[in-house]
Amino acid sequence: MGCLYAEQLHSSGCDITLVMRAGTLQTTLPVIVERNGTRSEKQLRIVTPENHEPISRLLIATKAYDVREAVASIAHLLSDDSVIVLLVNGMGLAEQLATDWPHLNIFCGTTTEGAYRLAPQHIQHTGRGETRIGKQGLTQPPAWFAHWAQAIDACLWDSDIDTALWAKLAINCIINPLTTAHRCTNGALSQRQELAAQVTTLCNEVSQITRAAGFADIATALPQLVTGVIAATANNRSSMLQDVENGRRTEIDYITGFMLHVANQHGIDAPHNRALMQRIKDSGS
Ligand code: KPL
Repeated sequence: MGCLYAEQLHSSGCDITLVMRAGTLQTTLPVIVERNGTRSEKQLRIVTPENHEPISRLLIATKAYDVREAVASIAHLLSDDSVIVLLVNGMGLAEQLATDWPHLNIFCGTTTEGAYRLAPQHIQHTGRGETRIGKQGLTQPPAWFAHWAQAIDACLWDSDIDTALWAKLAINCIINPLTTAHRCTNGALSQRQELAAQVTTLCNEVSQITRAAGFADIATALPQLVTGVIAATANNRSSMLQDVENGRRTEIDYITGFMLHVANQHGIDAPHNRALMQRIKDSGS
């Protein structure tokens, strides 16, 4: 996702730099985006944590479990004036970052853009989606957001970003672990009767937690939301299933783990979510 936004922001004239891991020797790298049979290649400047160049605006689009280490590695390059946009799966990370680095100005985002990685810095853009960015309670977008709105198709400022983040979390909590446990496409969750029954059971549990967390509208709409996403992404393999198939760690701690943490805060038992999370972890993910 980072490559997708880097390519689009660069195309609209923004000065884009990729932050790479310490030890990266190159000073520029190509970012390649394939879409609709066309190929866009941008040569972008590289910085690493060893650089001493202040960062004014930072997009973080890593796996959820890499966020803290990534920020720690460049914390010396961030100041009170730095803007951070956190575009990652799951919830709770912005609060963790704000605890560790209280001076950081953190915005959150969520997207339905579709892309997968063909090689490092080389992606296939599979479907146009909507990107929402916000900071809870901030009704008007800050000046920098104008660049995003101009560069990225369907990029909206969301003054109630927590609701958008929660809706995505609740949907991921159902689709991602079930498709991973059963090694199936998203569409199989509605096509196979025994899986559709598990979707319903999980939806009931997640709805209860969602309501307790203060998102009553999402709680009510959750079954339709999940059905809609399953239909729209029927041929997809969820990101969690892809992680397992590619031998990567999953984001289950930040998706189901976060949902269970909130359930616990409200004294709600969530045995199906708990069992599913255990099953994913027992399989070594
Ligand atoms: O966000 C997704 C993911 O796979 O992480 C969904 C919406 C489930 C699409 O596959």
